[in-house]
Amino acid sequence: MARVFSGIQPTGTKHLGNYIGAIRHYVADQDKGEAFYCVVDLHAISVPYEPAALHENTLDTAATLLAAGLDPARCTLFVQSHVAAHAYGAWLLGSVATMGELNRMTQFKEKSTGRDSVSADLFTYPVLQAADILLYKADRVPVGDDQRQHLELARNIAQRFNSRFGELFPLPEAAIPASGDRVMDLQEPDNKMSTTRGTPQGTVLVVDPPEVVARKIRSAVTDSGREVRRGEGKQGIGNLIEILSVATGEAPEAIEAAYEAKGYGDFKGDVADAVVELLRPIRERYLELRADETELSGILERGRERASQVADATLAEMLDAMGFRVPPRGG
Ligand code: AQP
Repeated sequence: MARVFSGIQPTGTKHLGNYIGAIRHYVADQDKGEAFYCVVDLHAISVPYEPAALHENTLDTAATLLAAGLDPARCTLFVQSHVAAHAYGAWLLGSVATMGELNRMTQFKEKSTGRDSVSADLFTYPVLQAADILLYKADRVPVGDDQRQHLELARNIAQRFNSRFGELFPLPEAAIPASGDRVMDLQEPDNKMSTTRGTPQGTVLVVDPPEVVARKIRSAVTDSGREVRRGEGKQGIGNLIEILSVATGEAPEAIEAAYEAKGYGDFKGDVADAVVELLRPIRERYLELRADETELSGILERGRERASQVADATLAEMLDAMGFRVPPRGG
């Protein structure tokens, strides 16, 4: 059976870009094979973070995924730090990853620029990401466009491991959506919507109250023209067209035609209404899940058990292939 894997950082409640670019595809991909979704809290410590908030943020992210439609009966949802094989596997794969390829990662360059101190974890982040994916022998990895380069690296690492130590890993394919792969910041439409680098007003959170969602969309930066269409110099309007297209299922061309005789005001009002309705049920379910931790903790515990079974078995195969002879537990 095909395996699906994806990871998401515990930056608390996620934004509309995460939802459109990744989370809604996690939901659809639950039925494309055995699916594993991981809240990657070990990745979160690669940049400065607040230890007191890490656990709550992890639960917020897990609750957001469930509220968006992940069904624990159809997928495994778990927390990365609960499965020790991820960190162990990353160390092993670090022996076949090279400094040269890690040096070429654009996300490392973007995230390290302007910082006084950059952690070694930020540099080796893609190796841990490769371990996340390969421990589940995943074939399909639903991600946004910003993860394309990291996925290519994971494939190269898998290929090199296979040729040096014997065929173990299938080569994972990035499943990047045809539309909505890069949702832009509403205030700075040349930059992607982002938790760490976006503007607060330009970033719609999945669980923002409806009035906040509507206000952020209505105040989105556009251009001085009047035409609702995509194109050169129209990044702001183009971004809103893509968002409306995902929210309503209408093709961008049909949206452009429908608004030919209308101005930006009407258009933004309709985008705001559509996004409010898209996110309303997710927010409601999220608030329920966060009101009582019992259900959420149970789901993550069952997720840890299933993920550990698979990851521990792959880790044992990796160790064996690499020449280690680790005595069995209690032996
Ligand atoms: N703006 C975006 N448009 C489409 N997809 C996006 N993704 C992220 N931003 C956009 C996709 O969401 C998934 C989870 O991302 P993540 O939580 O691991 O963190 P990230 O990619 O680093 O996203 P953030 O929240 O925007 O964080 P920073 O500020 O660190 O960049 C991934 O599949 C990603 O492609």
